[in-house]
Amino acid sequence: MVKKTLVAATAISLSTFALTSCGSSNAESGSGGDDDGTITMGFAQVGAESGWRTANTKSIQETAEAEGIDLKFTDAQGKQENQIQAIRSYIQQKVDVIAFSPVVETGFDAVLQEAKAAGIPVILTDRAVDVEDTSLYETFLGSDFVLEGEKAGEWLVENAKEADVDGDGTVNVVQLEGTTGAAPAIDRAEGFADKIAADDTIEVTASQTGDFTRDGGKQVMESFLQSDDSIDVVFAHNDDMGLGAIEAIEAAGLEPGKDIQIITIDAVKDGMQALADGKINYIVECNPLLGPQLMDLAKKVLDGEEVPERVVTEESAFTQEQAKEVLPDRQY
Ligand code: GZL
Ligand code: ZN
Repeated sequence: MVKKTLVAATAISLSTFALTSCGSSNAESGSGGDDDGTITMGFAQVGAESGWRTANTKSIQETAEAEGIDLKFTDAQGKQENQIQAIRSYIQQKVDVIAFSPVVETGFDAVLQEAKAAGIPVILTDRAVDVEDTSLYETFLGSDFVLEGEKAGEWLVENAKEADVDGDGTVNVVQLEGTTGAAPAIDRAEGFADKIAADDTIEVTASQTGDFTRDGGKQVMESFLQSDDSIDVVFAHNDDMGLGAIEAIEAAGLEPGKDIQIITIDAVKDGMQALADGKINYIVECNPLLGPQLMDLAKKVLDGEEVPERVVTEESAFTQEQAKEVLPDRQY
């Protein structure tokens, strides 16, 4: 084990070191890859809470398959303790590299220290961790969630007049937050709030987590509708909660997209369909197809190549008209 770990560590420090030596034939190393230098990656996924997550998982699994990477994959069902347990098991299995999307920002320092002590590099994908010591991971590949919230807020400021659906002079916004403590939930709320501050007629009057799920979005929207009959806009941190809100709005006899405007983030197929159908008014894209960049970064890290500490994914945003145009070509 020490030999393999030492070899792996040496490989990372000597950029020209051949990958094959990472796949030492040391029988005990188990899944350290076989002699042809196959990379073994341990991936600890958040869960399967949304259409975005499903597309993200598919991209990672399909790319690993295509690139001949031996992928060990776990679904934490949204529980941090399951993610930590999965990472510990990858350390024990002596995988070559660990990657994960932290379900929440805090509480991973200890297990990341253990991976570092074991000489196993860690790559963050999708969501960030809030750690002092950024040497605990090699790179963070994912979206700029603050920018996503800002794009949503900017659109609302630009369209505030139409968004004041009940014409009472204020744009009354209710917010469906993502998972409490998750980087996308924290950052999207921050970016949105920063931008709507430019127009003091826009006000977030209620905000609650729907945990990034359809059912969560539907239940919270039902409670918002029961307690407030002057809602103009829903800002949902992902499409799935927005789709749940649509169900609640229609059940209340109102027309989503017209009686209450809806802004969401992700741009998965079901969200884009609702946008094209006029039930959602604007969607900010959050690209889940991180598989190719992740596997490329893993190879670079194991080859001892320099990788940037932060790799931001390219993303767009869509109006109803744009959704109609791009829907046929959407990959997820
Ligand atoms: C964002 C990702 C979020 C999506 C949700 O990168 O972490 O988690 O926006 C998903 O759909 O559940
Ligand atoms: Zn109003």
